Amino acid sequence: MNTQTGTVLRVFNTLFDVAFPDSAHPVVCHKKKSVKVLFPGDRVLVERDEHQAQITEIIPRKNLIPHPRIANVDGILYMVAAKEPQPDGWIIDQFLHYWQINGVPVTMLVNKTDLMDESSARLFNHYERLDVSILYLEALRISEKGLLSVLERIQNKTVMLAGQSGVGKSTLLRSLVPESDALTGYVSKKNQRGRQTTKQASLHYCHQASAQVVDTPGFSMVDPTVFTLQSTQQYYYDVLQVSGQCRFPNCRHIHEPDCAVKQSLERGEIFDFRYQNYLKTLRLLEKNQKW
Ligand SMILES: Nc1nc2c(ncn2[C@@H]2O[C@H](COP(=O)(O)OP(=O)(O)OP(=O)(O)O)[C@@H](O)[C@H]2O)c(=O)[nH]1
Ligand SMILES: [Mg+2]
Ligand SMILES: [Zn+2]
Repeated sequence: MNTQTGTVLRVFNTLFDVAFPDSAHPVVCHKKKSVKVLFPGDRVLVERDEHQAQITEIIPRKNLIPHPRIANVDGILYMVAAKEPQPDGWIIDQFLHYWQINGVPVTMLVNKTDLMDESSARLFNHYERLDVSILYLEALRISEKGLLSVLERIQNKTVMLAGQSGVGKSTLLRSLVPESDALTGYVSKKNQRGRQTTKQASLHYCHQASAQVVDTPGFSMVDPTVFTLQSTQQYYYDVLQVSGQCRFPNCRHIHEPDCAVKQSLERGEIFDFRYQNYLKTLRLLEKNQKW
């Protein structure tokens, strides 16, 4: 019996696919009763012989992303589509706000550039001006340059591919990890929603970048109960830039007189959709009694 360190790729109820540096294929492992719940990305100690492999210990985690639960994540590739599904500033803001709270750096991957129209281009341009890091690509017919820009970004990291269903996460994964068996689906023309082709988070090793990539099932909602007044003020920094100049120190920038934020908005110095999303977030906080 020898002990080795491995990484959990996939979880199947009581069984775990674990990758080891010395084997080309993952090994199916059990776990000791004393070992708590495991997630993809977990680094584990495994006792192995020719008959069985048993996880005996979890190596302390660097972090645990709450939804979907992935351990030891260095960065998030947040994929959105130029169309099908239509990009939505409110959904984008909720995702970026959510991950800002988790403190994990995000790169926005704008996929399906072949379907880009003016209104989508304008929306992404707004995020560029807010200093969100963005890469544009066409995952379905990816160019060498497009692939290289993603590989460069994920070099030596564990990254999670996340975003709404149907944006093209698994399609990109197949270029990053050609031997992966990721299923890809279609987006219904009628409601522009994907069908959630990927059902479970799974980790894949990308040899070209010595990176680990987690493909996740699409989701379009984050848990809004994690938002706080402080996180909202940090995330909507562009809206609140001039808030120090409002007449009232506790101004909420809604209907108060001499509000510098509203004046700035009227002069067109703040994006209207960002101001609206800030207000919507305040309403969420109110509903969740966080404010
Ligand atoms: N036009 C166009 N279609 C694309 C592109 N990339 C992916 N698609 C299509 O988008 C559809 C959904 O792709 P998937 O890769 O399954 O999407 P996903 O994000 O993994 O979806 P879930 O697993 O449901 O979360 C498929 O029909 C792809 O062929 C692209 O660059 N351009
Ligand atoms: Mg998928
Ligand atoms: Zn104000």
